[in-house]
Amino acid sequence: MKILSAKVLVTCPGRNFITLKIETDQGIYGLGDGTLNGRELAVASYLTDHVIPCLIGRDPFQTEDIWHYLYRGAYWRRGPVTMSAIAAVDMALWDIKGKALNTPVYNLLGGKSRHGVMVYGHANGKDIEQTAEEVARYTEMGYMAIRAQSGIPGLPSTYGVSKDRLFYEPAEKGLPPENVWSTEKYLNHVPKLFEKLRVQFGSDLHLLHDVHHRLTPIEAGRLGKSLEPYHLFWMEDPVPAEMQEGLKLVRQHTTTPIAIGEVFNTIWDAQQLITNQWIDYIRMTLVHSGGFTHLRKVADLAALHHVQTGCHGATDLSPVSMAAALHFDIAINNFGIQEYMRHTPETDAVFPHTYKFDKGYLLPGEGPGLGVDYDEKLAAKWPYERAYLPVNRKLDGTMFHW
Ligand code: KDG
Ligand code: MG
Repeated sequence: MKILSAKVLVTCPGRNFITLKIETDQGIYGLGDGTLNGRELAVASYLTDHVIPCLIGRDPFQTEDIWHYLYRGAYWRRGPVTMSAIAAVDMALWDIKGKALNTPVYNLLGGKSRHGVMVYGHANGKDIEQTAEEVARYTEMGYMAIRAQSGIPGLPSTYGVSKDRLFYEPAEKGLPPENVWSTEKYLNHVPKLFEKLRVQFGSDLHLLHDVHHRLTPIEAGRLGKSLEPYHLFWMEDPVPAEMQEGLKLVRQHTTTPIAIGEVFNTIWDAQQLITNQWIDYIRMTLVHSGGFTHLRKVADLAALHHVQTGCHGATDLSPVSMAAALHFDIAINNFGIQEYMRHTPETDAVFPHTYKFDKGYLLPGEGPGLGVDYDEKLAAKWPYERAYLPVNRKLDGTMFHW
């Protein structure tokens, strides 16, 4: 089998998605996600101008060699644009392999290790009361794990608090909106949220919280300690991720489990975190970390060091990514949990898929490949629209982490 052609598909059914479609000489095609929120067209150009010409004529079954050709073979390595482009190719090739062999991709990764993939949903509200109502709604839908975020008194907007009830979309059309931040107000507020949730929902529900890289290690230690009575499933991204040693200090101060890595791109971003056991869950995901071929190596390193996976699964990862994540999650032994933010009906219509939510689990479907398709005609109705994630400033105007 040979790769005959490949093209990048750009669509915006409510938000922008970049999809790579690779076609073979045997009429089988594969799909890969290359969406990078707020920098979508950089990946599209990287693929069209620099990667696709190098793929033509290659054997799509040679996923390992093609991966290294694109990573090791190129002088400039790593980074979110490069690794999202490589991921798109890798995902599409595994989709082709599955279709050619008439089997779901999970069977090529070791087969099913569990009957379903436990997912967590996002409950968020303008205040504690509203967040609690949302948590209740998610429990009624069958979720066993829920991430809770709430607006902070005295701040006009907060990360993770959406305008819509089911579809949280942090990117906004036009130029980047600006948020305002106060670490002190945040640290004082969050424990009150989880105190209320534990009183109302008891001990069995898995509760998660995303700090979004906004604290220093010692502040994160304080937050983790103050949340210990409410035994969170995890505290996510407590500090900015560039400096891995920062997590050592957080670890020394709290037993609240730590998850990090949705912005990581290669195993090198997580190497010290994993080998020193400074974290409990690695959040790296297929689309921003080089696809199956690379994430498998990350998961295997993690397995040696008591670290489980908790793949990123926000709405800016397309249904192709979500399907790919489910095949990965159901196959590996050290799976922890999968994030699941529902896509809008418009997005689901562009990407018809076989995965399904059932009583707190997602099931990838039994069809060949990844089990996702792409409606090119429908997608063409929604051309690219410039959109950005917000930026964030402290109360005094200082530029801060988003
Ligand atoms: O593109 C950024 C989003 O994916 C991010 O804000 C979502 O933090 C996030 C999460 O945990 O899903
Ligand atoms: Mg996050």
